[in-house]
Amino acid sequence: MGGKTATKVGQSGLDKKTLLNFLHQMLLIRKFEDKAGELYARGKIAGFLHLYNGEEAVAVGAISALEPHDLVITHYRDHGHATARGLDVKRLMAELFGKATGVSKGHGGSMHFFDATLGFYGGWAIVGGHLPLAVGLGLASNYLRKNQVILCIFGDGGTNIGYFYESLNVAKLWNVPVVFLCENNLYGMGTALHRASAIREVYRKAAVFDIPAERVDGMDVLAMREATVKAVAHARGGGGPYFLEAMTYRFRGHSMADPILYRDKSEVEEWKQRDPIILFQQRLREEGVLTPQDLEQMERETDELVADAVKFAEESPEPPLSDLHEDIYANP
Ligand SMILES: Cc1ncc(C[n+]2csc(CCOP(=O)(O)OP(=O)(O)O)c2C)c(N)n1
Ligand SMILES: [Mg+2]
Repeated sequence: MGGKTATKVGQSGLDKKTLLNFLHQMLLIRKFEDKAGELYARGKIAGFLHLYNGEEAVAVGAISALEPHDLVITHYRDHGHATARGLDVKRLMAELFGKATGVSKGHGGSMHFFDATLGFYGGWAIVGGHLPLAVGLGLASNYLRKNQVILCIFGDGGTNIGYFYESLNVAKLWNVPVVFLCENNLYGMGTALHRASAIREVYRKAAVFDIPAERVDGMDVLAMREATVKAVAHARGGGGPYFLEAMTYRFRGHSMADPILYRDKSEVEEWKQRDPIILFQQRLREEGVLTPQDLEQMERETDELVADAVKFAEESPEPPLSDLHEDIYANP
């Protein structure tokens, strides 16, 4: 566990509306994921499905630190990141259903959410494979003087692959404005971090390239925001890449096909004591920002958003057969 924690809610400098919006987003992500899991079990959603339960504070806190013209690029566990970036949950659910109204026209599914109009550059399935792309986006930002910061999100498992080291090296060499954000949830599929990585403090890997790095409490949405605000300012100010390691935990399996035999139930229960949504609710209540009525209303609103998303997905058309050869590299 560990990582830097945030100041009190009242000292965060954020207004009530923003704070409540963080809670709203985290709740929406959690409910979306629970519903997606349920629909997968009922055979409505096919293919792979990697849920984000437990990690919501990372996406919401970090992405809140970006400007609209900045870019996000992420790995396959992408539902929370897309939602936090403002993609419409109706079109996200439709994508899970493989429908034509999905954010990737139903051609991508869970791992390939994408919306360039909102600066959301995917959803990538090859572990570590999008890190060089992030560096390329950063190079373009510098070259074209776009002043964009690229937030590149990946898992702890992704830091053990060659792309990771190549990308950090070139990012520093070319001084690109990329914030590397590692979601350290302690496992890559069924393999514990300490069985795959020579060091457990992932942020230290950035030191090899002289990239400033820190560890953050990924169960604390305000800590995530504070750390990312600092990292983004560094990158935007011409300081080059920055590295954040968010200490977090996934409450569910790696994917829906995971029987979860590699970790103790007690470990899961221990982390659930630090549920980012419950912790944040408590803090907001204690500091008088959230009333029980606010919470009730928020629960209702987010339930409705997810129910509407399912209805939209159910009622949307399949992609037409004529689309079969669209958006693929092969030339049939
Ligand atoms: C290059 C490559 N190797 C193996 C896989 C299979 N694979 C899919 S997810 C995963 C684990 C990645 O774990 P991590 O980066 O920690 O992300 P998390 O799932 O924990 O969010 C692996 C090995 C893959 N997709 N790509
Ligand atoms: Mg992991």
